[in-house]
Amino acid sequence: MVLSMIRFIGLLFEPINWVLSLLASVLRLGAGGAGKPAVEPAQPLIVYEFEGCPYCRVAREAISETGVPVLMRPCPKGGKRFRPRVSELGGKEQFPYFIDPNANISMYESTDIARYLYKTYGKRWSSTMLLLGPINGMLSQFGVLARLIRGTIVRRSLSPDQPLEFVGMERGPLARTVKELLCEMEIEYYWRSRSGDGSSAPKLMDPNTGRSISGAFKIRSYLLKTYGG
Ligand SMILES: N[C@@H](CCC(=O)N[C@@H](CS)C(=O)NCC(=O)O)C(=O)O
Repeated sequence: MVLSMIRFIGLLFEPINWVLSLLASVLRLGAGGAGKPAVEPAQPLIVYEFEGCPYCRVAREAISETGVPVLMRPCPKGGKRFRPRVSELGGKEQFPYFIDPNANISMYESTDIARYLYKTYGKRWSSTMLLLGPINGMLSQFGVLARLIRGTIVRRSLSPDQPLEFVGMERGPLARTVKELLCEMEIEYYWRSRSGDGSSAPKLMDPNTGRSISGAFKIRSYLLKTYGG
């Protein structure tokens, strides 16, 4: 009864959540669409990051626009699953932290990561947002403000044995609500902005249960039901 009430109240707030997520995409001037890489990496790239970080967003937009597959290791504040690994690997707890196992390269700076991705895997050498320099950083801060603190602070969860798979582009307002939850729950997932059939609609595949789910709201309910702590 209490759970149904909470779910019902959550549903009432859902339109506000979606409008604020749309606002975040508008404030980023629509950056972070879905792409197809010019070069397919042999092994997936790895990114340690969190959704509520404006610098991480710059890196995620490049991942989304180039369309490269990436293993996302969410590091929300207070997270214990992946966060501590970053200082072990790179020497400091700073996000985003990026690894390309194909080239034996790792780096911290968001704009360096974005430039590297366009140059190595993209069909173009940069994005308009990157060319805006400091204005890019400022707009990214606004994008984060629009989402309040979603995708920033850890919440209790169970850890799946195998990483999940998620399709959805960075600028997608609905896809963002899923990535924020995956982040808060510290759930590791392979992320691709566009699937093989060209669709960029939010879709989750869970190899642990064999489930494949479309639609942001359904995916979030599934994640909370299956891995909520
Ligand atoms: N110059 C760096 C700045 C990165 C940065 O300051 N990231 C913040 C998060 S938004 C951070 O790592 N803070 C430490 C923490 O979250 O523990 C970049 O552009 O990537």
